[in-house]
Amino acid sequence: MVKFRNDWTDFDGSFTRSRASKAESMLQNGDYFNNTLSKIVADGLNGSEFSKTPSLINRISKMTEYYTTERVPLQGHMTLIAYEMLEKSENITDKSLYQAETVACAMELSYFLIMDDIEDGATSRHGKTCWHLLPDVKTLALNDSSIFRSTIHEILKKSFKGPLYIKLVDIFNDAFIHVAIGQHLDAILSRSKDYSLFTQENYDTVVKYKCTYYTMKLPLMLAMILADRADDASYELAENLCRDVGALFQMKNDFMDCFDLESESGKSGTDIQEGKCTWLAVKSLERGNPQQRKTFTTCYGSWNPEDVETIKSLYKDLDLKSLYEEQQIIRYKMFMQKVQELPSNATPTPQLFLKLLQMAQGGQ
Ligand code: DMA
Ligand code: MG
Ligand code: MG
Ligand code: MG
Repeated sequence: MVKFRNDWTDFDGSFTRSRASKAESMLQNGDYFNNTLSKIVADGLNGSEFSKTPSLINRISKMTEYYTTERVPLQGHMTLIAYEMLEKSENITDKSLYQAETVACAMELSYFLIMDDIEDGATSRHGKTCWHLLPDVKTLALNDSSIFRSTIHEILKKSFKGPLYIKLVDIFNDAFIHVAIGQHLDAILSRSKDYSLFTQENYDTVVKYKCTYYTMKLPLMLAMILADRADDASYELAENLCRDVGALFQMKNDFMDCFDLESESGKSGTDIQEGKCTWLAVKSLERGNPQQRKTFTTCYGSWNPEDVETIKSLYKDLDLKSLYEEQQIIRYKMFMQKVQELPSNATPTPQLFLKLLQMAQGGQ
């Protein structure tokens, strides 16, 4: 089965290898939750209100397969690896690992991707037609997305009780709030057509909300909660360190949207057409001379293929690829510097941050 790669470059970063773990061996075997994700969803829904409507159970199972099993479940694996690295050895049991896997699987039910594809006018994801464009879906995608989100809570409710359940639900909800704010800001910026708002500062704010929390902070915080090592100081540390990685992640995502072939990314790029405030758009406005800025404002946010090509040529003329590569390295070094300055007994540990970065870059 094809696995579409995640949005990461191939830095040759050194890292500290964690102890042999279940999650590591899953990765090495290319297992990627395929065997457990569907089971965890089925178990989680067994006996739930949803289960009284068999057609709905079938639909959830189809959605799970459609939106989760054909991508590398990076955040789910981060959760599992982080848990294994944070937890005391004596507490790691089959039960605790299954619980960590349950949380990791819940993470992978990214209901907001269904909505994101509607909002972005996307036509494909993971190399397939977007869910909302399937003949038996269309506007039902809205309810499907809401069902998918509730599925996350049903799964958690089945495996966790008491204060731990409350903490997990709370953190998922916090992540969803961040994504919702990010998606809102993303939409209003693109709809405004006011390019004076396409600043690095505004871009960073959108990225902080729509991407950083979900892509790295959430896996880390879930693992800290599971290992009972979450407190205000560790949250703050996670927030600080994850910011750089989130920025790297979304820059790469923006770059791929414009320059990668759909056959590589598995998605149709629509950022230029939809007038998104991307890293490329911000930098071309910063770097362009008055004539180039005029070209940008005339052609950006248009579905006319000639306008789209004009914007891509502008990005090439401004050599944004070199700038992108330079900035990725700068951000990467900033992150490494912060990690190296951490005390070795910090929570999360420096080794864990390095491991997550290395995973995020596409390694294992
Ligand atoms: C999406 O940003 C962010 C979330 C929260 C889904 P995006 O639209 O650039 O993502 P993608 O390129 O994957 O559609
Ligand atoms: Mg999108
Ligand atoms: Mg989007
Ligand atoms: Mg994108």
